[in-house]
Amino acid sequence: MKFAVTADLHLSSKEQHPERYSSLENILEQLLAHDIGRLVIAGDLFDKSFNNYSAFDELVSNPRYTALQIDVIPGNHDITLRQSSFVARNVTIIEEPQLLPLCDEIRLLALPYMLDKSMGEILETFSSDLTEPWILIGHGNYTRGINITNPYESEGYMPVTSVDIERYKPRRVFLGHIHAQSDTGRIHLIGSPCGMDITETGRRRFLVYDVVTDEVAKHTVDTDIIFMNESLTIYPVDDEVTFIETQIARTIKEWDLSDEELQKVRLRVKVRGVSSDKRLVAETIQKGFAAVKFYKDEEPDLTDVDDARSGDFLFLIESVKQKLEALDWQADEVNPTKDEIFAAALKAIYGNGK
Ligand SMILES: [Mn+2]
Repeated sequence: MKFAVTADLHLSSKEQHPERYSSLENILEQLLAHDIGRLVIAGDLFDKSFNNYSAFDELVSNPRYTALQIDVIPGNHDITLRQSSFVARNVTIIEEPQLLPLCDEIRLLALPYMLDKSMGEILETFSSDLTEPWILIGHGNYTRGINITNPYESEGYMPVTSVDIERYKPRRVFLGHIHAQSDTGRIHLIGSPCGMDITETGRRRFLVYDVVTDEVAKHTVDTDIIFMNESLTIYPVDDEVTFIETQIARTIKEWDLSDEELQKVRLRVKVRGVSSDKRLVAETIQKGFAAVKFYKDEEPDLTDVDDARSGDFLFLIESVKQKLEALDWQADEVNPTKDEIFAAALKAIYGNGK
């Protein structure tokens, strides 16, 4: 027995964000193709700015999908969702924390988002029922171990902690809320199935869980748009054009996208460092990424590129670069990335090269 899980679609009006509806439709189509009968949506199906659910209702009422069971767990954006708001018969709104049977004694604890509550508090109230194996699906942060923040949400509540996990021992945990996707041990941050904005980059996914084998499979969502947000570094090497072209080629290779997917890319490029010819760098980037569209037709951002004054500091730069590469360094919200450190070093070196 398998079910699919997604989260954070943030549906708003279809006119404003048709790509979000397309993502959902693509998931439903993939469920039909894989003969999977159930989809659990782990919160924030709708954006908080939006309270007309007709387009969703209409989509899931399509005769193609009426055999699919859709369980919606409200998140912090759609905390007020009620069963009575939907006409579609295949939609169930999980208004309260609930243990749902899956198969062979395995149960699913679905936790809608609750203001000023932690998941641990709710788990406590269910503790006598949480006999293994059981699966947790909720909407909130996982704290300790995974440290990813969601820039789309300035505030993140209803955490589940590694201590809760140790205590109640769910077999798997699927969480909505953090739009980034991550799988660490039994903790799965599902991720949004469609990039909300330029910060949510790359291919998106939904998950399929096999209740019998305990396997979690990742399925790529065929989205209308694939956001990419890249940064390049420049400094006055002999041939800045080739230097940038090499970085562009590597970047596109790392995307590992098909030609069809490349058409969907909306790209933002930020350049850091020091250049002896900014205009040439900008043109090289435009040419190098000619196969894709820039996000909102933005130009590459070279505002952080300083002008190279006289002085040959390449030996110094190479030495900084090697030292940085050898450094065991973890970037996070507080600590900059190695690229950012390197850019700061370039500024320091060239800023003094009068
Ligand atoms: Mn949320």
